[in-house]
Amino acid sequence: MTAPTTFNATDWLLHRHVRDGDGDRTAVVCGGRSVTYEELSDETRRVAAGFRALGARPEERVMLCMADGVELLTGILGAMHMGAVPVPVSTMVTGTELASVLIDSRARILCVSTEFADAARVALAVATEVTQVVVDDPAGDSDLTGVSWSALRTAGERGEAYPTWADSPAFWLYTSGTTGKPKGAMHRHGSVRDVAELYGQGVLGVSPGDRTLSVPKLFFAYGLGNSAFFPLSAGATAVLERARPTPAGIAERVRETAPTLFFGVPTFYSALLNSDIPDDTFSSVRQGISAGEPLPPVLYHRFRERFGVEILDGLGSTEALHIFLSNRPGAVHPGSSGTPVDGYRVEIRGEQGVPITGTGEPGDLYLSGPSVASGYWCRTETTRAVFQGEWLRTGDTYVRNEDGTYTCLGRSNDMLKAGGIWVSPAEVEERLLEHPDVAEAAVVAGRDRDGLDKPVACVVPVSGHSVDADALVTWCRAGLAAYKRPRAVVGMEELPKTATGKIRRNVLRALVAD
Ligand code: 3SK
Repeated sequence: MTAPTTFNATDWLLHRHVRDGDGDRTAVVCGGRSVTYEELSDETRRVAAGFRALGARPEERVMLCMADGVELLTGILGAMHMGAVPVPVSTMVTGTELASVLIDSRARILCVSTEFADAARVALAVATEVTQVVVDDPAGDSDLTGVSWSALRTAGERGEAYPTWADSPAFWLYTSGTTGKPKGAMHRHGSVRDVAELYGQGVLGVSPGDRTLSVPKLFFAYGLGNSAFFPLSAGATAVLERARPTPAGIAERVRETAPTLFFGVPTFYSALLNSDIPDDTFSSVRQGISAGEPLPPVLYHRFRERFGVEILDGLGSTEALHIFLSNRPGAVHPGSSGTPVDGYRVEIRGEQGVPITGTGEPGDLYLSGPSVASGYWCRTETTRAVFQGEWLRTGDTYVRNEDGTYTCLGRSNDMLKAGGIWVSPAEVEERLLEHPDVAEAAVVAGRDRDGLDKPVACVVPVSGHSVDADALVTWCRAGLAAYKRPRAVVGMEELPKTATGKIRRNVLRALVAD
C-alpha cells in the first residue's frame, strides 16, 4: 500500500507563504504588536520544538486555555506543526469544567494565560495526568507555577512540519451545545484547507489585502476559522484582541486597525446597535458576518442603516468546523441562512427521516461535506447518532423557502408545541425584536395552569425602556398567528448565554417553570 501524500495544515497556512517569498507580509496584529509571516512561521516552529522538548508526541493532545494573541495562535499552530493535537478550550470554563475536559482528553500539557490561573489551579488539583503547565504571563505577576512561554519557545531545536496526512488528527474542539457534557469533536488537517477554500475563499473571497477582526475568540470553531484559517490561508492579516469584547473596546480596535472583514454573533450586533459608538465606526469593513444563532432581520436592517455594512448570516457548527449554509455578498435574504456553500449538501428530513423535497415544510437539517469532524472522542453512542455515514444530523429545524434559501426555525429540541401546533421560537423572537422597547428576546416553553406547553417570552428591554407585557403580547398577536403569541412575558436584565454567545434556553426553561 502506498502512503498517502503528506499534508500538514500549518505548512499550508503559514510556511508556504515564506517559501513563496511573502514572508514580509503582516500576518497578525495584536495589542500594538505586528508579526510578519516569516516571524509567525519561525515562532510556530519554536513553540513546536518547545512542546517536543516538554515530551509531547505526535497525536497527543495539548490543551490551551488562553486569551487570544500570538501565543495562543502559535500554541495551536505549533502543536499541529509537530503532529500533536491542540485542544483550545473556552476561557470561560470553571476549574471543574477545565478538569473534566483535561481528564476526558488525556492531555498531559496545559497551556494557560494568567487571566485563567484560578480555574487552572482548581483543575490541576484534580487532573493529575497533566505533567507540564505552560504559563502565558505577559504582566509577569502570576504565582501559577510552570514553564514560562519564553522558556517554551527557546526549549528545543526548530524542525520541519511533521509529515501528517490530510486525514491525520489536527485539533479537537469541545462542544456541549447549550446543554450537556462537553464532547471533543475531532478534526483533520485536511478540513482546515476545506473550510478556507470553500467558505473563506468561495464565499468571502478573502485576499491578501484583507484584515479580519472576530468577536468570537480562537477557542471557538467560528473564531478559529475567522482569525486563523481564513486570513492565514490567503496571506491576509488577522487582528487579534486579548480582552473580552465590549462595543466600546471593539469600536476602538476597529478605528486603530481598519479591518475589512468583521465577524460577530447576533447578540454582539445587538449590543453594538444599543451602544453610542459613532455611526462611521465600521467604515473600513467591506463585509460583516454573523453566525452562532440566526440573525433577526430587524438587526440586519438596523445595522445596515446605521453603520452602512451588510451582514452575511450563515449557519455553522463545531462538528462541521465552519459555515456551510450562507447568504452571499450583495445577495442577502434577511431572515434566512442563505443557500449551501459550494462543496456542501443539505437535506431537510421529516419525522420518519424521509427527505422533504418541497418548500415550506419544516424538518431536521442534515449536512454532508468534507470538513465534517470524524466523530466525538470516546463517545461511540453519540457519535453514531450524530455522524450517520456521509450525513451529519445538525440538530436544527429548518425550512426551505420558495427562493431556494433556508430558514432556521430553532434547535430541534427547542421547538415547542402550542395547542398541538409547532411554534418556532425564532419566529416569535423575530417579531418581539421588531418592537422598539425590546433589545433581546428568547422564547421557551412554559406550562400554563392546565400543564400544557405555551410560549413564554424572556425579554431584555432597550436601555431606558421597560417591559410592558400586555403591549408585547398585543404586538405579537398583531404580527403572528394567534397561537404563536407568548402567553407570558418575563422582563430580564440579561439573557443567560454560553461562552460563545448562544442563549442557554435550558436555564430559561427552568426559570419560567418556577
Ligand atoms: O457554532 C456555531 O454556530 C458556528 C458558527 C460558525 C462557524 C462555526 C461554528 C461552530
